[in-house]
Amino acid sequence: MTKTDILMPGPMMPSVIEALDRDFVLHRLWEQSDREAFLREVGPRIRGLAASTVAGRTDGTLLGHLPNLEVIASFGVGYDNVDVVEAARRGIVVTNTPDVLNAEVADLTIGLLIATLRQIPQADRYLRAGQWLKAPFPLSPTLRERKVGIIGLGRIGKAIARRLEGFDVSIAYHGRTRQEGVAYAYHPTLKGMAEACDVLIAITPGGASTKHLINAEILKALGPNGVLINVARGSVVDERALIEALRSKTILAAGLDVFEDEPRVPQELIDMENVVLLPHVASASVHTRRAMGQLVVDNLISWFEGKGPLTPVPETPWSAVELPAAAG
Ligand code: A2R
Repeated sequence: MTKTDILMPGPMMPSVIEALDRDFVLHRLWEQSDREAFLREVGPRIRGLAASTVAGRTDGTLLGHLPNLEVIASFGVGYDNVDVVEAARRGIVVTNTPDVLNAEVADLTIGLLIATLRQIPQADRYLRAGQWLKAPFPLSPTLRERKVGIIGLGRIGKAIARRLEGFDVSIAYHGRTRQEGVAYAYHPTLKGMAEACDVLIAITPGGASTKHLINAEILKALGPNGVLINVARGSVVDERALIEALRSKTILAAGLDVFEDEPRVPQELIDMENVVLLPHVASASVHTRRAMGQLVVDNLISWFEGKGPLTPVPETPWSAVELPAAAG
């Protein structure tokens, strides 16, 4: 039996490449010197695509070269690297890798929150610089008696909230809809939650609907004792407004795992002492990245065995195809 052709635009983990090499004919776009010529030749044969943020956006330009593409398996729970509207218009199913990273991202979020408040990286730098020999490290802010507002109480947001319960802090959330059966305080407006809380944790999807959700007005509402933790997407925060708020002490501090133009981080943030900066590592453990990679592979295998996608994104045509059957 002939194997199905799969395109990988940018390099993914060796375990994913090995698994796809076993079951499919895997085409490595990033290794091609003449990308256009390669796509012209191989493009019409491609039926599946394994996407990651490394190679940039999977958009109409790339899809235009792939007239027989059926499925895009994207690495990561966020899929703002894929133009899902354009994919849906072309009848292409898109899958992501939800759930398998919830605990890892939630753990890192708690770590980043405490690191930011208790200034753990700053204290480490202080010791290494020999400063402790001269004087004790200055007293830090605290998590004690804080009110934490979670922006996006989804799968990961709930895992963060469950962990926070162990820290004796008050927990609130904001999203577009109030959730049934959730005991945390709901704030229909983000500004209202920012005014009521002194920690904001962003864990929404990226993309147009959440772009600059956290802007100068929200940061002002959060106030001078306020701390922002962003483990969502860089686009969710107006980075210029955040830099200004940190510089002018409009807010106290920030812990950031994501940035607007990764991997470039504004020098102003790098030079600041009241921020903890991470290179987008929330899900980046060997264990969890392996599970995410396996889900990319499993989605492609399931699709080409005729069993449908395992984890289609909500915008994908698959749900629409399923609806009439479900109704019947
Ligand atoms: O708005 P709702 O009620 O649908 O709640 C969702 C919330 N959300 C928003 N909140 C405020 N304004 C918006 N424009 C907005 N859009 C979505 O984000 C929901 O509570 C949450 C997303 O939850 P899940 O879909 O379960 O995503 P998961 O697996 O927790 O991952 C969240 C994101 C990824 O998309 C990556 O960007 C990042 O975490 O790693």
